[in-house]
Amino acid sequence: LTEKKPTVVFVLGGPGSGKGTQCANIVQHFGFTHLSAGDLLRAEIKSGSENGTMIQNMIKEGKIVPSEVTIKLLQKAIQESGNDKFLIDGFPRNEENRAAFEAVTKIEPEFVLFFDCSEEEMERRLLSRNQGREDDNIETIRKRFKVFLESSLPVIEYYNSKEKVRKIDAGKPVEEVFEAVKVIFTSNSE
Ligand code: UP5
Ligand code: MG
Repeated sequence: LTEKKPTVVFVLGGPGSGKGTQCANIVQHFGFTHLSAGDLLRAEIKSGSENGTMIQNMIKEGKIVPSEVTIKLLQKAIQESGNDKFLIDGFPRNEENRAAFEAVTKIEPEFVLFFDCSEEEMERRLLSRNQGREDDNIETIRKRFKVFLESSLPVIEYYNSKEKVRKIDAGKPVEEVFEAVKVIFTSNSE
């Protein structure tokens, strides 16, 4: 059976860089389905699944949940969506995530959107978000920054070496960031 592989764009960037905000805009303009790995994991906690407590503890510590758990949730969401174009937001977060996703799904991203933002600005955004996220406290935020630098930036470097990274200055206001995002999606989608 030869089923056409879905189109995937990885949306990466530090905690609070604006991945979720911009993905919502991209969905409206370009017909992608938005899959936030973090949102899928938080839904898994809420559903009372057997992995819920483990996931909750890892998110509280800013640690990266085992690949198999996250990949299973992503695969299920892809299958259930009925779409063939996906923004995968906040994944892959380390080299192991990346390699496992590629091995299991055989999907390579079309490109990688990288929201580049200073820690100072990201911290300000996260501390004023007020959506009750258990990881939006200064202790966990510091841990998330550390994991991003040590584990997630190397993934972006990997894709940069393959010329797949589209870097965006994410420190600007939402509308300005989206203008830059639009240029990238317009020139990559034909
Ligand atoms: N905001 C957005 N853009 C702005 C702008 N341009 N100017 C001013 N304000 C802006 O934005 C954050 C806040 O900033 C919002 O209040 C927004 O209005 C404002 P948002 O769009 O939510 O940023 P985002 O990058 O999505 O931030 P988020 O906190 O979701 O990023 P994280 O990468 O930290 O969180 P995620 O949900 O992806 O992961 C959480 C945890 O889950 C991880 O730490 C990890 O423990 C776990 N996880 C895994 O283990 N594996 C995975 O694959 C994924 C997650
Ligand atoms: Mg998010």
